[in-house]
Amino acid sequence: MSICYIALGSNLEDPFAQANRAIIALQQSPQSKVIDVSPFYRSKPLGPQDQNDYLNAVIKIYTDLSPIALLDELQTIEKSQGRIRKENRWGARTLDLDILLFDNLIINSERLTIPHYHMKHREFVLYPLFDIEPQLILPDNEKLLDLVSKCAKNGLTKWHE
Ligand code: ROI
Repeated sequence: MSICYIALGSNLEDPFAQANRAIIALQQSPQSKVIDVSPFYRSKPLGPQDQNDYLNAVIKIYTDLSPIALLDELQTIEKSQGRIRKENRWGARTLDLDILLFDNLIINSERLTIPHYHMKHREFVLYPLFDIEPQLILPDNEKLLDLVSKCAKNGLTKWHE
């Protein structure tokens, strides 16, 4: 059994509904168990500004899947919710599910970078992660508290629906 943290992001087609649907899909996964879900946040888009604000959250799961098998499962959920993976790397999306941390593993493969690249500088990842795991220490021994303390909120607020 591994502990994993997943970042959720959505800024298209009713983000609140997208987020809830994705959490239900994860809860129905036979090899994983949802342990905690952070509050939902509203964040300013990183990247082009001519897109909607994002709903962001972090989900903690226990899983018996390998990192790659979990990635496959997350991408299946993304696809089932209308995600089209194309070259719009910085553009709007219906649903993004990214593995942030997987136990204390460090993985740099073609498909997976864990810890998730840039997570240390993204307010919409650090603050919700801190809500559910304030004592967390990253695989490189950095304290989440220190990262949050250094990270501007950049207009991050709670999502009101
Ligand atoms: N910006 C915000 N605020 N939240 C995201 O989840 C997010 N995801 C992305 C890009 C397009 C980089 N910008 C984002 O993939």
